[in-house]
Amino acid sequence: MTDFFKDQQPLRFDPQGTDLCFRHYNPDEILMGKRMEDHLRFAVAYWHSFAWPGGDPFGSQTFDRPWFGETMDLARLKADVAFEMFEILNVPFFCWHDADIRPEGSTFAESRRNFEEIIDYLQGKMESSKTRLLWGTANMFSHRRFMSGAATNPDPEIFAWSAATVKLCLDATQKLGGQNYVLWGGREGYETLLNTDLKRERQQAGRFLQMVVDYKHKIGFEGAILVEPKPQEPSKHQYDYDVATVYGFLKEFGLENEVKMNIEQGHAILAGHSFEHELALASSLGILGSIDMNRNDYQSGWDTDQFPNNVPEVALAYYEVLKAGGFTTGGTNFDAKLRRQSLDPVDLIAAHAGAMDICARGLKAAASMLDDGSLETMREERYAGWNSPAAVKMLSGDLESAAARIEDESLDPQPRSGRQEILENIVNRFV
Ligand code: XUL
Ligand code: CO
Repeated sequence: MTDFFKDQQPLRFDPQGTDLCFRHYNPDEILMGKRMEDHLRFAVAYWHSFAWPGGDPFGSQTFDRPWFGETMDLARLKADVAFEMFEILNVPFFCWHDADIRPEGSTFAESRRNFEEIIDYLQGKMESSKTRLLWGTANMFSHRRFMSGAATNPDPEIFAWSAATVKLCLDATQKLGGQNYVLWGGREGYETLLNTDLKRERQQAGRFLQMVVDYKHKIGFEGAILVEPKPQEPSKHQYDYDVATVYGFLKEFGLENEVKMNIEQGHAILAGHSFEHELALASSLGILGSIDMNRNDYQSGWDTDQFPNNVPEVALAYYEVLKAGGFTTGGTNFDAKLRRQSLDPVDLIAAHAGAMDICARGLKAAASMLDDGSLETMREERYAGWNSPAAVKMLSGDLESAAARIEDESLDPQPRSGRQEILENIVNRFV
């Protein structure tokens, strides 16, 4: 045991509790025939919780963690503390980038050895823990070698470096029984078209993803490969802009049945969408994989990665997840940072506990909305005309036969209310 969280005991579920506890997240509560824990599948993000020093563009480190530093002993201490927090939160999953868990070596081989040693250490820790790996990923955006991209870099040697990095991370994800592997194109974009061959860079990205998918099949990795869209930041323009853009990209490279999405609420907002829009679109395309449940501050235009704190928003997101049939390999990852003034160990626990409670409330509201059924009934009523034989026939016919219906059948369609306020009032009964 480390003494980082002092004598903090695992959090209890206590709906009336006033201390640090879960008031809504009850893992064993059954909703729609499934345990709450199995619906939500929470994951802690290693990077923000244990590797991020609290910097912002105007100031550097604010957190003073005993494991900060680039040695293997400190990397093991970080893992010890992480698993202590997983136990306090009773959280079923965690996620990492290679750079979060191991010190960077002076060569690729040294970084690889550090990484493999820590993966073995994590594997040992997982033997006495319930916490599984939701996904692994590679950090191909922080080190200066990736400043002009990873797979999309103008330098083919960086493409090779990226291949070596993803191969290593995918092998390790498989070794730890990870359920997904995520690719977020951190610097796969551009700053200025004046120095960028956009066509070539997109081809490189497509070929790289094909290689990753081929390798997944070669090693028999059973998890899902997920791409995480984001429109800008750190690049001015990112190639994986949003779900629609990535779907077009997957179709172009013949990967639409191989790759799904990890959708982050904050990224959806940056792209000018709502989270539920991105979820509904991915679901309709059959590519909804997993979610990063963290949002931005609506007054600042950047990715502030805050823990969820708004039940109605979260409810509408889980409504889409439940309608899509729920998560299979995916889950709810908190890709979320503490605020940089939240220095104390207890802040880390409180942030996750609060987020888990908010999500539990959102999930319960979403399940009640589905159970009530009025929203879906009203949606079906709105499209009921399309069930008529004439409408079904029209869709399989041609433009001329559709056009002929107007005069042949003397059609005189009348506008009908979209009933938005009534629908919003229904939602308001549950959130
Ligand atoms: C960055 C982001 C990443 C990915 C994993 O905005 O969301 O943390 O989730 O690389
Ligand atoms: Co993310």
